[in-house]
Amino acid sequence: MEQKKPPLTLYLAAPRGFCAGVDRAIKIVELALQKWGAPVYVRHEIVHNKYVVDSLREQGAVFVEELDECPDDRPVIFSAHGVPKSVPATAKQREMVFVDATCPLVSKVHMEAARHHAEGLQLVMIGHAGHPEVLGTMGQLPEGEVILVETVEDVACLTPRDPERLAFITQTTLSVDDTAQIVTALQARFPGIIGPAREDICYATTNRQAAVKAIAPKIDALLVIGAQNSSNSKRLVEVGRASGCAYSQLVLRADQIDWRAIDGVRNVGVTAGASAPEVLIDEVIDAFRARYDVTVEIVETAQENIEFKVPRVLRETA
Ligand code: 0CJ
Ligand code: F3S
Repeated sequence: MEQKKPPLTLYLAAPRGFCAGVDRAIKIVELALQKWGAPVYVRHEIVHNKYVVDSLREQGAVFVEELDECPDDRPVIFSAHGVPKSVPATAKQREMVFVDATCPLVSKVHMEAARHHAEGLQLVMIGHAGHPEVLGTMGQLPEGEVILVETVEDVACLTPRDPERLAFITQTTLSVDDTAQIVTALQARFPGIIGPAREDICYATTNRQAAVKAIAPKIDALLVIGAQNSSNSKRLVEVGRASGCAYSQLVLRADQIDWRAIDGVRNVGVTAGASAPEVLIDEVIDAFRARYDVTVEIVETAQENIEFKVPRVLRETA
């Protein structure tokens, strides 16, 4: 006789998973493949998810890290995270066909940076060193014009050209709470610093973090579906931990779940970073159903209906 499965409630955060920028970026690669055929080159992972990248690779996308790995005569797509100004400039010089899949909310930050620079301000960017979005945004301006700060401690060490002529911008996928502290430190040290109303963290990042905070009191363990190189996904793990969830873990997909670690737990939260497809969430739910008598509860803290158009060159194909 089959053994009775133990009961377990899965609290699904909503919103979770794909945001409008990711949706658009993936669509751009698919439409480019339709329009120009394979191979289509993609500079950097289009979004930080192995499952997404592998399935586009199967359709004929070739992922590279730098433009010099692409031939002149094939189209190239720039990832959702954005690129330094030098990248499209080089592509133009080489007369390549290129499509920029930078999320419009990242492009907005690029424009903000350019506007402040044109007004003679030096910029402070709050972000994570080495992340492609940070490289892309800092690469909008000449060297030395954007100073990176990662922590409150970094603010104390800043030596700007003119402390009275400063503006700040942020990476779009940061922790809302950690960033607020850095902004407060910046404003305390440089009272005249100009910035966006709050920060440049996008709606998707903000909403996913708020949803984790809402489920945190109900759960003993949190699983965040996402990749190790996904900034917004890693922030969700931290938010889970900061909201009192002792076990808060990033998993790429179901086969990475450490079942022993959650043995005995009866209330598990599940969310997904902005680059994780819903099929991976379904896979995780199925894995739980195989072991437990599962009740699924959706905890919805916001509704999202934002959609971004694909670039004009691909609209007819769409
Ligand atoms: O940088 C972005 C515009 C976010 C893209 C979607 O998420 P992901 O995981 O590819 O990138 P992050 O590492 O920036 O979160
Ligand atoms: Fe854009 Fe935010 Fe998604 S910046 S790609 S909407 S995580």
